[in-house]
Amino acid sequence: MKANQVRRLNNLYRRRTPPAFVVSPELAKAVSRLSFEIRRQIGLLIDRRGWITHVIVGNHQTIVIPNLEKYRSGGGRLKGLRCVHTHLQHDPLTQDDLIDLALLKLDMMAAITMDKEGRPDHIHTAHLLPEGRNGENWRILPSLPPWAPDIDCQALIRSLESEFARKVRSQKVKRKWERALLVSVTAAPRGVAEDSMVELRELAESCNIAVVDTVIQHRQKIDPRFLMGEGKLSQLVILALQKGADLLIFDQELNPSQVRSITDLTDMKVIDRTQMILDIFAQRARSREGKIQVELAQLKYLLPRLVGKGTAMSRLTGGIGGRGPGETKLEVDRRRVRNRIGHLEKLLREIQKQRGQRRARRNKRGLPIISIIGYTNAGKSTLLNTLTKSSVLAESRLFATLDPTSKRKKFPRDVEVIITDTVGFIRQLPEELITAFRATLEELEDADLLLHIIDISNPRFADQVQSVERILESLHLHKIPVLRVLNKQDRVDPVTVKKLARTLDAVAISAKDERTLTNLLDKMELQIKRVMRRKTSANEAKPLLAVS
Ligand SMILES: Nc1nc2c(ncn2[C@@H]2O[C@H](COP(=O)(O)OP(=O)(O)OP(=O)(O)O)[C@@H](O)[C@H]2O)c(=O)[nH]1
Ligand SMILES: [Mg+2]
Repeated sequence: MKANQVRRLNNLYRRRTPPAFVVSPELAKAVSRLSFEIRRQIGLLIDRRGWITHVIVGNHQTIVIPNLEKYRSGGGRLKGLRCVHTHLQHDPLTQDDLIDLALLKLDMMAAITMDKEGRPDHIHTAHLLPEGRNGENWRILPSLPPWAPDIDCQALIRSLESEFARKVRSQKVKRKWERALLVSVTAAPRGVAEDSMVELRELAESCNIAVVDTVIQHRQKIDPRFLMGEGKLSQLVILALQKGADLLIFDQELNPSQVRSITDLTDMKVIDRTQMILDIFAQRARSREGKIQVELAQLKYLLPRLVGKGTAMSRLTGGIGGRGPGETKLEVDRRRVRNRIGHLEKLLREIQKQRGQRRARRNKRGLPIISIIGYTNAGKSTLLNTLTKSSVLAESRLFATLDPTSKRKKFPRDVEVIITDTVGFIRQLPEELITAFRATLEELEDADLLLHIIDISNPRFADQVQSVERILESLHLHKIPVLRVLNKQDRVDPVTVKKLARTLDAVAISAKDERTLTNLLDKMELQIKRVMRRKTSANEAKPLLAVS
């Protein structure tokens, strides 16, 4: 580019567009002439007051809009910038222009087409719509000659924005709750994907996140960068804008570079299922050990994601998905994260040693141990409370229990046992959590009997049973005798309960109601006696003194 052209480019910044115009006629003329001379597209970003914030020189076919992160948006607000650019071919707005309009949440997107001498002849303008019409989320205005605007640009943008805000306000969510769009990109059958989304919604709500919409996209081939195509992603961004969501939650585990590319493209906070589960754990951890385990899991998850630009990171660690146990903020510096991981692992080893001693003492005392396990929210803590007349926290939230609790229980016929309640399981329990909670889960190895609690009022209970059994196997616990317990029978019709109890070889109860537990107590006692008899005879078979 020649020096005088560069000077003319810089001079564009001095020209202000009056409120009524998308771009002032003089500016349109100057930019078209320059663009025509250098045979490249030129783009201008113009703020609400009519000043140019960026001049972008592209190539023959496109311009690349720079990162606009520092410009406000969110909560149903537009960027406060419009893009006006030249088209050297005589075509109006392209699909890419419209995708940019959406992804960047621009006030407007406009293209100037020109005649054979490089004079502007038309301005083609589009803006986003607060509500989709016939599947279209944007409106393309009739093209106009540059000197004759018949839209009042400023007024149009203002009314658009207040309409967006009104739409967002009309959907009530709890105060201070973040709003999120749930997204699933999957090749799985519709029913499976939907069930999984129901659970994702429960997880989100357990994190105080309001789900404003859910989107399931079926794809045989998952795009390695964005999971879906850019066009589809731009629609997601518009939907988020219409619903006032700043957060995208994916049902699929995203690898670090996917998080980064989706964040960069959408300018939204992006988290996946794993991160949300980690976040719930972080909020729930109470004991020192629990807190250490959760922080360790979070940091291990975070570490490979700590590369590249700081911005994606601040999104990763700010607010949801980045809460540390007890609301401490997670560190974002790689070296410090590594040091911290080392430190936490050391602490955990110490605690585990003490725990080991406690376990040994308990085993020596020889009381049989019954551990209550099962999918999260199945009613494990409720059962412990009813069985032992205690009051550990039981509530309708996922992962209410994180720290194991043990209580003693005496059966009517003088058998005394220890009953423990544990953290609930979930489908695809994040690897980082299994590792971090290994010590807690290892305690299950001491159990003489596992009570597998199944919430039969949950339509997904069959899958949940499978998930639990899979996890037991991965923890090498499948050799311990299991008693299946069908819980919440009060919510299911009695005929179905009976049938299920027969087919699953299980006892049905209502953990809330002590009167329904007689059958279960009998079975537990029977099983425990059997186990203890086997144990004693195994001990007796061992020689007391080994003589070599
Ligand atoms: N209707 C009905 N609700 C029950 C029954 N048992 C438990 N619940 C409810 O189910 C919800 C979860 O119970 P919890 O005992 O906290 O479940 P949990 O398995 O310990 O859950 P986590 O610790 O989160 O894994 C609570 O709202 C209980 O009141 C039952 O027999 N009938
Ligand atoms: Mg519990």
